[in-house]
Amino acid sequence: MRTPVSITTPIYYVNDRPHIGHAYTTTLCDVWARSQRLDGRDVFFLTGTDEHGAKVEKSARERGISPQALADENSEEFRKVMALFGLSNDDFIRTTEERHESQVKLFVQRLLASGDVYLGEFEGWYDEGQEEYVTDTRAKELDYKSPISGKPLVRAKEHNYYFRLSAYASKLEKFFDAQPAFVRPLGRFNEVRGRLREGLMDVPITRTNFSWGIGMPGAPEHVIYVWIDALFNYTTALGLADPKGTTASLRGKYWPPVYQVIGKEILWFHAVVWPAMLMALELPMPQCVYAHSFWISNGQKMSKSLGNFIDLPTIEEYFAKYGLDAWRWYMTTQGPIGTQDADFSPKHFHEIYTSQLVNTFANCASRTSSMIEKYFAGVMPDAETASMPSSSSAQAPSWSELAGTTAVEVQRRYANFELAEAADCALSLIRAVDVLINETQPFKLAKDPAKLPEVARILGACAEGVRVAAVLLSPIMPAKCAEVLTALGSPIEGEFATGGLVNAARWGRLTAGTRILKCAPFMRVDAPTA
Ligand code: ME8
Repeated sequence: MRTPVSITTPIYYVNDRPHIGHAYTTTLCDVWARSQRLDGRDVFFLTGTDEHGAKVEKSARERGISPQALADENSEEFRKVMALFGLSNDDFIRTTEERHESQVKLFVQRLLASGDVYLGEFEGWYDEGQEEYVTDTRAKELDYKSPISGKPLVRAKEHNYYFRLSAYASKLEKFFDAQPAFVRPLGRFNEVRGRLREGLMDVPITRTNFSWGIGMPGAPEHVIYVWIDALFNYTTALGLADPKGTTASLRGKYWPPVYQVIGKEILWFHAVVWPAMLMALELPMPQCVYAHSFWISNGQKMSKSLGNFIDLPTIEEYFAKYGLDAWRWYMTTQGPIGTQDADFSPKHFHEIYTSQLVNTFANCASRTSSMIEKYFAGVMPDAETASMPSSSSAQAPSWSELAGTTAVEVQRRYANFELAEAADCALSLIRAVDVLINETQPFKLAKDPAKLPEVARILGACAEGVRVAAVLLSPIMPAKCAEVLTALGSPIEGEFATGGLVNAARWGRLTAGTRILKCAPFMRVDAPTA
């Protein structure tokens, strides 16, 4: 029995409207979750909304509504977005839900009892926008300005409850040295590892300057700091504060997550504070915190003040013009998954759409299905003795070997969160089919009736190649691949759906005699004017 797996996104602030950044992280997680489900695994994919804190309280006051009303409204907006993007999350957690609040209190009580949380006084440099203290060294490095908002850091003093992060410094260093893939990409790992050497300060986990949050057990005038409250979502969704409860009995198996996917700006909380809290609670560590970089717009950081966020209405224009799966393809293959930010450009989107989806994927599916329609009345010819391009050397793999190694490689890339590489590897099968068509020219051979058996072998191989590629690409483009697979008489269902990715992609599953319909999954569209 293979172990269950899980993946998480950050939970998004309800004081902001959904935009490309939220859609991006959640789509990456969705692709991974779908790939693992297709591979026959038991998957739990978690996302949700972060609803407490001074910022929500302030936004609600400005609008003259209660923080809960604001949270309800905007959380619903995020939930709708998940549906719009075809995201397959298994749960959507809200930090204002009772199931979350009650468990956060239990976790904090446990930390109080173990001495990992204590009441103390603190004075230090505070980033008001981020609601975060920074060390004296870091404050100096930052020239006493917030790295996010650019506003001056302020000197603040508080009586608060603290988490004894300093006590975990050497444990964390040892953990990082033993687990060099704990933070990915490697550049981000090195960043955190470097900062750990500077030492760790205890972190305040409560505030007294606002009230919209979870009250500290036994001291309700203290409100649990929004970040601490939020991090717990990953465990409260699984019911882990109550190990004997129903939720934990059903979902406890999903802890720890394989990937906690986040943006680079919240790496410290996820790679240092959170692991230390898990150590204090004696819970197993996530396997990997994956911190991607940012989408930027025309070379500039997207920000509320610049108003250049690719927001939901803009994204909907892309859906209308190119379709949801083209959007998912662009997110997955061209996004800032490494340490570099990625510029979102309408022109680049259009180029990728045209070259990879229209001219490669759709053209190959369309040429193949039309020729089968034309020369074999839409019935799958025999692919058993399928031909390789004439230029292939004697050592070249057969189609079945090529499809087999491609499927194994694609599966490995998906599992390893190398999603763009998985996409490219799957698309390489389409490129191989194109080479076969271009070199053998079945449309010319078909003019000679004596050559029809050879045309049958060629087109049999083409159809099977397209089918295997569509199976492998379906986590990224679920609807379009389903369309192609249905046209090829091979939808992913029944045994195809349960036997694992490599099994579903096995060469020769598309049997002779299957009815093949013409399909053209992506159509050419006009280039953007700007
Ligand atoms: O930070 N490019 O929530 P948030 C790519 N509630 N991804 C981006 C992005 C961009 N330009 N902008 C945002 C919070 N993101 C906290 C998290 S978790 C316990 C609490 C994505 O609404 C990216 O994943 O500000 C980033 O980490 C997240 O949205 C921040 O969302």
